[in-house]
Amino acid sequence: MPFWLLNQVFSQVLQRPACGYPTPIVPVQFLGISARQVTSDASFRSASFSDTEHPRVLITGGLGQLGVGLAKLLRKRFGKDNVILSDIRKPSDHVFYSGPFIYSDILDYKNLREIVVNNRITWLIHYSALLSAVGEANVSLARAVNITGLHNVLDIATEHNLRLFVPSTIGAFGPSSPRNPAPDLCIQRPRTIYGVSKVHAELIGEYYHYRYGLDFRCLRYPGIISADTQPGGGTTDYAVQIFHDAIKSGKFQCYLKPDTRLPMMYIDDCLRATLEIMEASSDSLPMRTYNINAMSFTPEELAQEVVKHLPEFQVTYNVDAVRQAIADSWPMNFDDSNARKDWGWKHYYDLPELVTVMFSFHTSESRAAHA
Ligand code: AKB
Repeated sequence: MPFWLLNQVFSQVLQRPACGYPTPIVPVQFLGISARQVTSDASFRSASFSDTEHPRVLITGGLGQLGVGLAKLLRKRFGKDNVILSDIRKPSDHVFYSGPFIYSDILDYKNLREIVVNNRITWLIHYSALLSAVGEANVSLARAVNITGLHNVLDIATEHNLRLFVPSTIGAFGPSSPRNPAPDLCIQRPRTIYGVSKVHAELIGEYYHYRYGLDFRCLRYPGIISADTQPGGGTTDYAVQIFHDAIKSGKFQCYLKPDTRLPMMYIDDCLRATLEIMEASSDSLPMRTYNINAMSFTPEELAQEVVKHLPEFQVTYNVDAVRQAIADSWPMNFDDSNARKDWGWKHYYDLPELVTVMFSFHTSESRAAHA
């Protein structure tokens, strides 16, 4: 990383981004063996655990929207102590006492390598990233976290023979991509730093797979809707916030136009897809980056479904130009037929089930708060 960029990163007043990456501490990777020093071997190298052993999992950016839920799912399957959540933020008591938690900064290469070595990690789930809207507000931080951080993770995963999952997104497409639906392989010219960094992740991950044998696996997530964790700094976040506001005040002000159609998924489907692709046999993955999809709706359609549960609910629109432009450049729908064919992906939640489950979570929470 050039010094001018280092200085820029340090001198910025950093805002708290979404996916568990608040503050870069030491953006340096230059020591240690890089993937460039690994013998060239395009043949697939299986991870260092046998089929009968449990993987030892590290989740980076673990305090973002998805990490805690994924840790819970993986701990159920592989045992509590085999799944380590990590972040540079302080966890809540609940997170801290529910299983192993460790400080890790993906921009600190040695710190990350030490964690992988000391804990005998075999799977790495790389959730640290700045999302689309917050990335546009702080491009150099997004570049450092989403690109430099990923390089650290790729090199460490390659050196230590890890199975590596990196999420991509609908944001990896742009205005010149087919929008309804976007297939796995098509033109990708995103117009956000988030999208550019995700296309880079897809390409370099696949390159490391073919060049060094890295077991790289990547899913392009749609907008993810979660009940008990909040996203931060995304464009699809309105579809999470609407439930909080509906229960609290019966009203919601939406920053996207009523007819903005985007692909979406309930968090349980997303986390299960992640576990499934991580467990899939290498032979069932002719591709290393797959679209996954569940539903596709507009704010207006979501509001109509909310009204079925809360007849007095009212939505108003106050369009945010930045997020609207981002949404308008993204696919309206995703073609995930390859994931369904190759490794048996299927979603369980469509729009009515999603709204029902979100309402039952939020109403029981608000009842408990008022008890
Ligand atoms: C965002 O809105 O930035 C994310 C995404 C679709 O990747 N939720």
